[in-house]
Amino acid sequence: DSPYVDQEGCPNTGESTASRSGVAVKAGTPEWEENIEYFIKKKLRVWCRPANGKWELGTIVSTSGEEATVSILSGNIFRVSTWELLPANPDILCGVDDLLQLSYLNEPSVIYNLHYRFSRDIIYSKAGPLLIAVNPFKKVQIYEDNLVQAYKQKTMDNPHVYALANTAYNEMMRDEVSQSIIISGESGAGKTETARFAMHYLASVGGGSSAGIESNVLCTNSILEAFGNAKTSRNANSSRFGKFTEIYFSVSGKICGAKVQTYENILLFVQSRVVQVTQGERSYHIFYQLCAGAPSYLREKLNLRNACEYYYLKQSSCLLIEGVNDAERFRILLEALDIVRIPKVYQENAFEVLAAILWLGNISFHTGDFENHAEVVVDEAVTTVARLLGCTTEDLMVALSTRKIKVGKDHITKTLTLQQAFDVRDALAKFLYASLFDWVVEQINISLEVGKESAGRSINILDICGFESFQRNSFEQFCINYANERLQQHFHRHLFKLEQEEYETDGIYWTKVDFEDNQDCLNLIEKRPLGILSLLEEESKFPKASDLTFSNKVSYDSTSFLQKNRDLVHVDSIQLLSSCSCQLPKLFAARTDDHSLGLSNPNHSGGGLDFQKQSVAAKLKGQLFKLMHQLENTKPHFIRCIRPNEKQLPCHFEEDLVLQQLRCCGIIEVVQISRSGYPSRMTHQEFAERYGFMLFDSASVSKDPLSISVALLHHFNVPPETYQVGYMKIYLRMGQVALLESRRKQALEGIIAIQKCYRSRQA
Ligand code: AD9
Ligand code: MG
Repeated sequence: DSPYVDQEGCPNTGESTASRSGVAVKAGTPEWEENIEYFIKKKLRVWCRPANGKWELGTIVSTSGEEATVSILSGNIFRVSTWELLPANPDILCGVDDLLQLSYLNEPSVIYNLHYRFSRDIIYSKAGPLLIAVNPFKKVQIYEDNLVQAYKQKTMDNPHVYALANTAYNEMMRDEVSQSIIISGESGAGKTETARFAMHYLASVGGGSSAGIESNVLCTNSILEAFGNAKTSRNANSSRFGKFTEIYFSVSGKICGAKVQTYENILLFVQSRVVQVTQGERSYHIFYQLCAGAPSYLREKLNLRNACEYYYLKQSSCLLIEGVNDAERFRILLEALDIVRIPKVYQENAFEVLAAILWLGNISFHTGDFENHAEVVVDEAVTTVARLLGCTTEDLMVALSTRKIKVGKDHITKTLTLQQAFDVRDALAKFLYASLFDWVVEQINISLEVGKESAGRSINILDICGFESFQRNSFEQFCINYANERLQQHFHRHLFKLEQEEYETDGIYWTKVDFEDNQDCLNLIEKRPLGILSLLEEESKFPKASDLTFSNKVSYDSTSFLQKNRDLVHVDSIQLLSSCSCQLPKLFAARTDDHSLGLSNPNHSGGGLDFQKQSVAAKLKGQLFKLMHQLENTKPHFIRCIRPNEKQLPCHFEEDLVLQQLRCCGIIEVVQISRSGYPSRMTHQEFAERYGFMLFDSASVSKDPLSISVALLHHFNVPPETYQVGYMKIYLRMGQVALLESRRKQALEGIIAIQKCYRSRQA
């Protein structure tokens, strides 16, 4: 038989453990060519890629030179280059829980394994430390309450978001360190659903506090989704904001408060979704819910119509979502607002702002006596907006059709063109909505305020828009993708860099695995003075700059980059809001006080004073640095969500689409590192403190922690290939900690039994 057979009966390359994982058995390598003979002899299965480009399972019939004849499962025979052959795993490894267990780790084997599980409704798999979740696009019976209990009691421990949440919870309790669950993936991959299940699990295990805070935490999801989610072409419930939820726990492990941070409400702002909706998509859910579900007294108060009567909503010819009852959702929203204890008056204030935004979109302009000077058409729309905001119709009309500019020491009033007037109207609508969203988040945080009993420990859940790549990628995609590059680096840092660096500095043997770092890409965006962000800042401040001058410096589809980055709303609009008698508009205007007023681009809008906040990209960068800092102080747990098909259909697994997503986050490299690495590690001090008592050896008291660690390993006959002893730490292979922990539990039970026996004798 082959000289290359390892203990599993699978040929290997005879290389070091680090590369014996199967990745090393690459097509075209001398090792693989030798092994081909073995595969023929043993009739072992291989992957072959005939001309159609799809990997097929088969067995090699014969080889001649660089060509092989392969019989695939369907019975067809192909001649392929030996370069198009890869080893396949034995039947016994079909559908394994963890890709780590595969003897041959190559792309077709990984895809086959995930597909095999997916077609049996097993949507979760592990790739070493990473949890993979493939969106089933249908209800699967794996989230029932009895399963929460099963994962809690560890009677079930197959890959599941519950199992991951349970690990995070246990590690927080055991190590007294905050944890983070970082969920990433493309739009529609299932991040928000996964985050919801994780929260549901944590609320179950950490619930039961007297304040019932856990149900408030769950309620925040439906509120934020109403205001921040919308139907897009990729997802009927697409989150248009990123969310970082910190759930705080007491010393006894009960939830005692929470805090929500949202990202890209900046994006809400630049994203014109409130005022401009693409065909087939919708604006934010809340507008349709309000129109469909408001009770009659509220309809009357807000002069509310059906969604189809509002310009902002009807322009995309898409008002309904299949299978979603907006009126029912509104009822659920009202319940959630009550549970979170947002006072009724505040709720109605918020609905007034929403109705004002809808009616703003119906305000129209005509050209007056002077050519191209906009005048507001006096109709129901403008009077309703004025009433809802609490200002006079005249003031509103002036703010929408003119603007004050400073000439020397004097202010003069200039009339706007039609286009400028529409821009001012839309900017006001977007400002109101973005401010309202911020306000809702604040209200939620007030209600979830972390209680006194907090131990300062939290489990944080991050759900943030994944990478986006469309035919045309604009500023929104730039912001989203930039955020993802940062997260991807955190992932890299955590899994690859830190791992390898730590092994090296602690002096243990380790074969280096190369991986693609994205630092170059981040430098391109962030580095001063020529990174995209710096250029964008510079151009956005420069009055004569245009998208073209920016684009001449950076290759990107830069249409509207500058305007979107400036994020402007007219000073005249802000002044109008500050004079309003209604609570919220006044409040929103007051918040702009601490921002500076900048001089706007004269080519943009009316030409004159604009209220200019920190630019969008600068704000995003600041937020991302803060987020990274928060994440770095916690133990991360990563979930990668995968979208199995473009059409959001159940039971459809498009292998190429999945592969592209797996490649994007380097899944195979993750498994390769984990398999050859030592996922568990403790300092000698920690190790000795936790397990040292089991030596029952008084001599150990005087020993240093390193010696105790080594003595422990010998005492328990831990196989030498499953650990390494570094200068500072002890490194253990997968599964070893579980074995030590069970020994420890046994030992503790033994001690308790002895103590009981001793006490009863004394008594
Ligand atoms: V976006 O970046 O916010 O556009 P997400 O958040 O990744 O996106 P989401 O969680 O909203 O995707 O999932 C999309 C849809 O897939 C959901 O509305 C569900 O219909 C479906 N889904 C996702 N995960 C599950 C699941 N575990 N079980 C059943 C699921 N259906
Ligand atoms: Mg989402």
